[in-house]
Amino acid sequence: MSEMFCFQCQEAAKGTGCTKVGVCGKPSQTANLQDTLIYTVKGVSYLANILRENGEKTKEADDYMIHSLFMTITNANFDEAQFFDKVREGLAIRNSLKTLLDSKGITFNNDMDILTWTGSTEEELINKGDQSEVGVLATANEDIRSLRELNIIGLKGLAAYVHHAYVLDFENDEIYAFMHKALSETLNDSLTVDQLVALTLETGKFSVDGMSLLDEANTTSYGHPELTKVDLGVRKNPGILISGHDLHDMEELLIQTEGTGVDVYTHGEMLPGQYYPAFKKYDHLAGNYGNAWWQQKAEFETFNGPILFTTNCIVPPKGEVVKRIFTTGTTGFPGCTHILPGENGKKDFSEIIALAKTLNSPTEIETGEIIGGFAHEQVFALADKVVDAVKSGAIRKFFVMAGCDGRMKSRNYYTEFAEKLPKDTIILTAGCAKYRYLKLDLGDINGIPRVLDAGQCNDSYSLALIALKLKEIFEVESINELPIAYNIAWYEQKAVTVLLALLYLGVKDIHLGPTLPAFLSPNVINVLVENFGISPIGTVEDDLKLFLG
Ligand code: SF4
Ligand code: SF3
Repeated sequence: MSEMFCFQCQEAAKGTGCTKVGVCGKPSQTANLQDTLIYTVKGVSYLANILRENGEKTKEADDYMIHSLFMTITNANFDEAQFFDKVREGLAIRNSLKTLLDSKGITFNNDMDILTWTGSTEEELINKGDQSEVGVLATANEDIRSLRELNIIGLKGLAAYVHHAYVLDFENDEIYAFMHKALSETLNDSLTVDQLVALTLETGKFSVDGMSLLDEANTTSYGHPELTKVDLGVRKNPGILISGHDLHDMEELLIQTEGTGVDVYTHGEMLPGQYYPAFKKYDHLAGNYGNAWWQQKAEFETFNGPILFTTNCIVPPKGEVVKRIFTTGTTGFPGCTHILPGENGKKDFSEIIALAKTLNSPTEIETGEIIGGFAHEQVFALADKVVDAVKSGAIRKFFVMAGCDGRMKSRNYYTEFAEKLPKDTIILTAGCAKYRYLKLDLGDINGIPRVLDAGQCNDSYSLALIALKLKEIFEVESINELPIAYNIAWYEQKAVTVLLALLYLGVKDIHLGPTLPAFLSPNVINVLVENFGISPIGTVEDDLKLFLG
């Protein structure tokens, strides 16, 4: 079996790709299994796309595609057993789709390996992910590979967004149709670089639609996020820490823990859950514990209680804490209990609650509070104040600093950048990137906090809506004429989806860091530079000069 190859995240080894083991901790054979799964999804989507071209569809293929793509996001799932099951499930769906097409007299090229390969033993399924067979490197041309993977990575993030909407009963069939088509196109050897660039922009368009759908799902279900002060200290009760991005899981956990004497704390990307009116009514939602995902090892130790992962980012745990970690949804880790929905569709978290009662309450690691909840409606409510401050010159410029956080030292850039920004500037943030500066005391401008947190990376759509609103208010032709600069930090695939969405919306001159994606070939980077003005970050001093003139 060949070595793995994965270059989907910002921490790809040596800036080119992980080949022995993931920097994220993903073992080589899990990486190959994920490649096998992506290949299986492509086969299902290829047939689902043909079926749709003939006016029919199956829910099974849609659900399978969304769940499988989401499982392969960085730090979501390390559980080989789940990947074996998912590949086998996909092969069965593929075969039933073939039978369905045959029964309808719809012809297709049944000789393709993607439609004929079989495998069921663990060894066969791992070996199928060999780089010379179906892995990323199986596409020899560097530029075609780069664009295919850029699309697949964007689709993974989009799958995450629509999965979150789906669990809240919000769906958009046009997005599913596009995703099947786009996955099929990554198999099409006749597509040129230009055609693949066009497909990338289409992925951007559907990324906007996916984020809009999720925004509608979240705000319809839980209300519009509002200005909120979140406690950073701890209480005396035992606690459960909930991490990830799934608000539906958060709701179920809050309902089931009510009146049990167990408090709930958010970690990492679940912090913005506290900004929703629907969750504020729970007195036992005690606060936020800790920081961004990569600090979880130390923070889970001092938390003392159980931890529930609803999505990425999991740092592979070791030792005692494994027994305190529970996974659900698309996440998984060997040795951690995985909670599936019951027949009624509900998840039973009683095992986590019972465990919490036997464990110590959290050890305090910080005190104080942070302010957030500046999603679009809350910012629109402040619009008059904001517009006055811009007109009077009190606000010189906005900096969109959304995205991800990560372990690399080079990310100190973002803390330093935030600290050195002049006092007449405002940071608009979303995603776990915020932990690099949310706790700094950067003050306010006429009562408007200098860091406005819209929420999770999933809520980056709010930042686009805010820009569009300002465009309308200031009556400019293009959002690029507004005093807004984009200094985005990325790590995993959802940030790529956000980036493609911004490009589709016409945002130019985005700075992307701390490094440019390993999956972009030099020629593809050139296309992005020439058409969109994308550039890597420089030093804090140089970038401040560049942005502020
Ligand atoms: Fe490496 Fe990132 Fe892939 Fe993990 S997800 S194997 S760190 S490129
Ligand atoms: Fe963070 Fe993983 Fe991307 Fe949701 S939790 S932003 S990295």
